[in-house]
Amino acid sequence: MKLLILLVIVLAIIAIVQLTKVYELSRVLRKSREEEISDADNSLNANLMMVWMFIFFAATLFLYYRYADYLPVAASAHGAKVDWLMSVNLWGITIAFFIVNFALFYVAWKYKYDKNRKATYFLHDNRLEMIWTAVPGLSMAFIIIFGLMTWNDITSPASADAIQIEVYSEQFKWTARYPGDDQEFGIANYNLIDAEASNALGIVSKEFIADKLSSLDKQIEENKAALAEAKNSGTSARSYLEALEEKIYRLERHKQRILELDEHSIKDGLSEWTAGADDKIVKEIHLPVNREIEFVFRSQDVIHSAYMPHFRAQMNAVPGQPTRFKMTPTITTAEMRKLEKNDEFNYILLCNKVCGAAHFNMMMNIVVESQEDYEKWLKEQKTFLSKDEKKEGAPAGTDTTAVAVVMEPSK
Ligand SMILES: [Cu+2]
Repeated sequence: MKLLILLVIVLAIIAIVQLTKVYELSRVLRKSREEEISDADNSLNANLMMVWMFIFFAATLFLYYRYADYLPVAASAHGAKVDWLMSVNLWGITIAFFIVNFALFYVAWKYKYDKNRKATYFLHDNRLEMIWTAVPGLSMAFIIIFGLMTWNDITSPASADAIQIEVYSEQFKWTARYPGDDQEFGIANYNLIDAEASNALGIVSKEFIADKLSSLDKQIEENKAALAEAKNSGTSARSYLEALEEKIYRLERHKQRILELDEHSIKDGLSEWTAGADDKIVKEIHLPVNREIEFVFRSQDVIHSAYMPHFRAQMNAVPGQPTRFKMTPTITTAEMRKLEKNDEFNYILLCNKVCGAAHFNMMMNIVVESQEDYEKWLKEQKTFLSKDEKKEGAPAGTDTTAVAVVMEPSK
């Protein structure tokens, strides 16, 4: 099949070359020269220019019409400003686009070749230079200053009574954390990150440090026993013994790092180390409507980008560097469902930075509801390391040293 297509293409090229040759030969017979183009040809080309201009403009307008509403109305207070900024820019670009392209096509049509016309020749014109420097310069300055003002307004610090929510990203999922009744996030440390359910965020608590240490001790003992047995049998390969020694070394180093953490905690009087106990870790974000929210973004592995299209909000999540974004949701999920005439509508948080193989799958639902519903929901969420939860979801012996992540403790 491919061969057939190739054959058709080759034959077509040969045919065109042959036809051109025939045309050129006929020109010799007609005694006309190549650079002599008839007025009819020139007119046809000029008119086709205009026809093409109309097709081009119509296609542009169609695309504007077709894709103008790719997102519903902005569901956040600052979202209206973002949309306004976008509209102003788009209007400016659109007007410039039509003026410039009309001039381009119109001049080509109006000044089609005329052997009686002579071109004007001039070297320099100050007025022209002024105009084509000042007009784009002022337009650019307006766009940049207006954009910067909007950006500064949106990214100014959150007010003190904003609800804080931590959004934690890793390949390939989101986790959210609410600070609990004390309104303070427990600090996190990568040495304490443990398998999924128990401590995915590495929250530091006295209890978890003890747990983690005993789990590490157990692993060290198991590996030491395996090593002793392997040495006694005398038949094990050297590489196997070395692998076991390496593993014990890594486990002991991990333990050492946690012990150092503990020393610091004693020095620091333990206050901030207990803040994590009542934190709530959730798989769906709930927000009360018309309240200011401050998101704190963290990442475990690579740079992700938290994107909430309906709120016109986006912020990178960077490993080792918490980032922030504040916003006030203004339309509840229920209201938006009515507006969109879609009972299944949900606000979403997406990853907007290609972060790996399952990047496309990084999504979390966001529910905007009344203050009462929000409080009710929050009350139902279990606190971090509440006794029963911890016991069921802490698979012992998970080798977390393999999770090589860099993350500073953050408040
Ligand atoms: Cu991602």
